[in-house]
Amino acid sequence: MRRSGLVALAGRPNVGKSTLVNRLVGEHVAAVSAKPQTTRRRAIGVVHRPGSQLVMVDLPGFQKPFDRLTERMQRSVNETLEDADATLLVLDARTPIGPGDRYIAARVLAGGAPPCVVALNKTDGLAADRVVPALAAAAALGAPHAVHPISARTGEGTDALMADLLALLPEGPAWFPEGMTTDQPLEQRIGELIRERALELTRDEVPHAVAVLVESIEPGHDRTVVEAKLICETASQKGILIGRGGSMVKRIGSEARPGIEAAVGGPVFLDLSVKVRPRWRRDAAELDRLGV
Ligand SMILES: Nc1nc2c(ncn2[C@@H]2O[C@H](COP(=O)(O)OP(=O)(O)OP(=O)(O)O)[C@@H](O)[C@H]2O)c(=O)[nH]1
Ligand SMILES: [Mg+2]
Repeated sequence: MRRSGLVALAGRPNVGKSTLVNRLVGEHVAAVSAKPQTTRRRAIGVVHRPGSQLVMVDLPGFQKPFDRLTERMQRSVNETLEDADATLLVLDARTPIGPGDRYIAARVLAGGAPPCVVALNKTDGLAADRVVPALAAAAALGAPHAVHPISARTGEGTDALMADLLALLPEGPAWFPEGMTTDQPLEQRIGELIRERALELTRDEVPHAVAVLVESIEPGHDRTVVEAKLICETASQKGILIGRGGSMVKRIGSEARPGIEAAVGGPVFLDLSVKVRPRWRRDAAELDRLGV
């Protein structure tokens, strides 16, 4: 019997949703960083297993919208939750369950909602006397189909989680061809790889003010030339992103390049520059341009 279906990820920002998608897909398809609000738009990660195909929809963390950007992020979450065959609620075992988790749980565990599996993430290195009460608290959030202690970082517990999710999928044909792991066009994957490095290497307000625009991808005879811009909102952010003598933008580029070369399938020359677009997060036309 063939099974296929859509599993939507829900959870507070920073609990490890995108890390889990990458782990289950077995490839880097979603940006991950230590900063909350890393994921800005819905992206698909396809998990191929013998006889079944699980389409994971990585979503921005659930939050109260506070500007146009977060409003759009939240809208994509709501739309996806309505279409899913199952939801995967991700919790962080290292922080107590809070109002944010309860708010999301009320939504995904409501009567009539698709079945919900809970993943209690980041259990790596945690003593059992911290994991056990966290599991009980997770189960008490509602009536989830199952609760799994896992580590998206090490992969511990993810096979059992996967088996549970696959069993919830309806019978049906594969949606994506074998070998296809994401629906994101190459520009978007490259943009996310660059943004991920920029988020990890900067702090304070800079990570939230950064967007990436991939302007061109030109295949050459010995390497592909990628032209991209780091977009920020103020001149001082621009200074930080460029760094002393261009050191920061150079570092972002060189750390992003291996991932870009893997996505492109060959050597890449990355032409990366920094540009100011004041208030892009509040500007609908700018968000359209950036594909958010
Ligand atoms: N120790 C540990 N850290 C993890 C684990 N999973 C994720 N992390 C870390 O948690 C941070 C957030 O991970 P993300 O995958 O970006 O989290 P997210 O839920 O997608 O966050 P948003 O996109 O902002 O909503 C990163 O620094 C990850 O390396 C885990 O199993 N164990
Ligand atoms: Mg994410």
